[in-house]
Amino acid sequence: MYSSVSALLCLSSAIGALAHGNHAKVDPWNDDYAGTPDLSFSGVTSFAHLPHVKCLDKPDTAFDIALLGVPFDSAVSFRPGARFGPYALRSGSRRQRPDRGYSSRLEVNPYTSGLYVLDCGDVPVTPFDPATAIKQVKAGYKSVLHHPVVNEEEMKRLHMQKGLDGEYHPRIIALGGDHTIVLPILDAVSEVYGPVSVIHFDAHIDTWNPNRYVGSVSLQADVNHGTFFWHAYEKGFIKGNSSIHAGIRTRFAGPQDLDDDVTAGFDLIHTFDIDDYGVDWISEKIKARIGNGPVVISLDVDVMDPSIVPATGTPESGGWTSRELRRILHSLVGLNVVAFDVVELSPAYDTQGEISAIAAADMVYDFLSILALGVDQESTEEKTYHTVDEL
Ligand SMILES: [Mn+2]
Repeated sequence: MYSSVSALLCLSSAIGALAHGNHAKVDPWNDDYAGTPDLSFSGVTSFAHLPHVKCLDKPDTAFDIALLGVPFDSAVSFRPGARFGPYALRSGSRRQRPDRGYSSRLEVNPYTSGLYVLDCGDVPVTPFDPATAIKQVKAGYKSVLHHPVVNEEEMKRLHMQKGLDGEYHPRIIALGGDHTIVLPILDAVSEVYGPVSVIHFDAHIDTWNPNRYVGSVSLQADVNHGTFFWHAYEKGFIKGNSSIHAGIRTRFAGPQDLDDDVTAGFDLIHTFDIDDYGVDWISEKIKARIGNGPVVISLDVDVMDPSIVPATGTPESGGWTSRELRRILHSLVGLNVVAFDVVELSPAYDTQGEISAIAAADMVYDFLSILALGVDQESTEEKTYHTVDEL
């Protein structure tokens, strides 16, 4: 059967070749519409219609910023589904296009500003074995982090930090996936830059000590989306006493959870602080905490209110609006950010209008803008910030 089908295909292509030789090429599309760019609703869905290469299969591919999907959700405590987060983020980004990417607020188009941005596809992790999947995330992320960059001069002009090896490494924006993926990501990032600070937007602290976390019944179960920052602290991936949460509002087993959080190196901004002190206070508190060192911005979409972002695994009432959060993100321009992630987007709980996915994809645009605007040179020098008490 196979051989007769192949023979038929050969014959048909031979006839095609003959026909091609005898007739002028018919190409009415290119006669009239050659070079028409894709519209927001047409084309194969990469993030923001960016070029797409499956970077893991092409280790020589160069870029300055990679979008990398990590479709892992095998370590969640409530609703699963964040494995579809990378798909949803790409779908939610369809109205973003490189040729219409200029921000009037930040005065930059991060898609055309000089850093080459590529959609690197996904790390195809196993859904059946979380321990192996976490190893796969580390391997995939680390591989992409060691791809060559395109524009070293631009990275230098923007005062972007080199790795401890003296080389420039691309910046990766990870598209999760549940929050557990940040453990192998911090593992790979800290190998390049040393221990990093973290700005963590979330309704939950995610530093829970697995010894007191419900459901932690084995070594493998100890590593989940509520405990990964505790493991990152224990393994030395994050710098002591230099990270901060923003948007916290969940319930705790008791004060011991908050003591553990301080032990893990975190300060905390409560969701309600935004009403008492405002966006500028939050921004100053974050910047004072982080200073000029290499920092990872980790954004769990549940930091936003479920009325704004219903599509998440552990929703909590009383969250920030997308407008409030984006103002805070804009205020972080100039920090020495070496990696970003957006996690816990679970599109099965989204509206038909994709409101969560659109909000989350817009935050990826803000991340790109932070990178495109570079590191504030002042922030790489010793700088005195106001303490919280002075504000
Ligand atoms: Mn989280």
